[in-house]
Amino acid sequence: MTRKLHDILTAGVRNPAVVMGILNVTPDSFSDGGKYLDPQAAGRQARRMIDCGAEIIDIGAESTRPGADTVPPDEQIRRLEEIVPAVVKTSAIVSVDTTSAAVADRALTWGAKIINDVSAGRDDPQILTLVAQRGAAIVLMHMLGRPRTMQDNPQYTDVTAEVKAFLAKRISEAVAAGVDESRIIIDPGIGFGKKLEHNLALLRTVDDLGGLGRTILVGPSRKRFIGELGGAELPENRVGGTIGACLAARRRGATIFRVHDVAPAVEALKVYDAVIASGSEVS
Ligand code: HH2
Repeated sequence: MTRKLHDILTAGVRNPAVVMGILNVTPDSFSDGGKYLDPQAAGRQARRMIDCGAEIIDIGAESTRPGADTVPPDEQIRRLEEIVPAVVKTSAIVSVDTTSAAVADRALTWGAKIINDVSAGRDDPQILTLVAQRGAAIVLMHMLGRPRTMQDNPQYTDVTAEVKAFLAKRISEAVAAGVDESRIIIDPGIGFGKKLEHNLALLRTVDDLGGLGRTILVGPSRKRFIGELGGAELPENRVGGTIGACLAARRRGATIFRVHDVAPAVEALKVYDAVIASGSEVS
């Protein structure tokens, strides 16, 4: 079952969790770089994720891993131009992971419904106006620093308060640019300028961000802090830890879960939601 984006964004946290499957059409993403550069392979992976229950497919053509180089808009468009229209034809909602207004413009023209901007509209402020004009949705994510240097000893006094203040400001900017508030999704940016303790604090306090009144997305999938906790060196061996992080965030009110391993995430969230829902039925 795939719900409409409007229903997902207005349903609130009591409705079933939403899984966003990750599709990186890049040569250098930290865990799946190079696997889906070929549009045929990318299409097969999108189909597999949708069959496993992903309601949103997030397609990215630029890695944001620590140390990554930026990819010019033309090259992002070249990597996306076959796969985005192909996934738009499926039942899934298409999101495009970019900080460039030129790339976002093309993606929305092809039929994408969400722009996932890890810079929260700071890299290319035109992206906010564009999203507003097209009536699209946008993910505004917190990041401290830039991908190239963001993991060089990030420091916070109160990470939750600082991320919340940042997101509140970015929401105001987006609304000032004309973005419909109900179409704004916020994300604490797990792993983006964060040490282990910061990631844990943010997952534990997702409900504080709930005070901003927006749908909350989290993206802990296969990230380094999971390796630090669970010991798995290879990102693809961090599935169990990813699920643990998703359930912790679900407990605190997250709605959308951006993951590489869709099937286990969908199953875990379904069981988790069923357990919670059963509490209101059993006397
Ligand atoms: N994480 C990554 C990329 N985009 N977008 C949002 N909203 N939230 C995230 O946590 C997030 C994101 C990094 O993961 P991945 O796409 O797997 O790797 P890479 O950036 O190397 O392509």
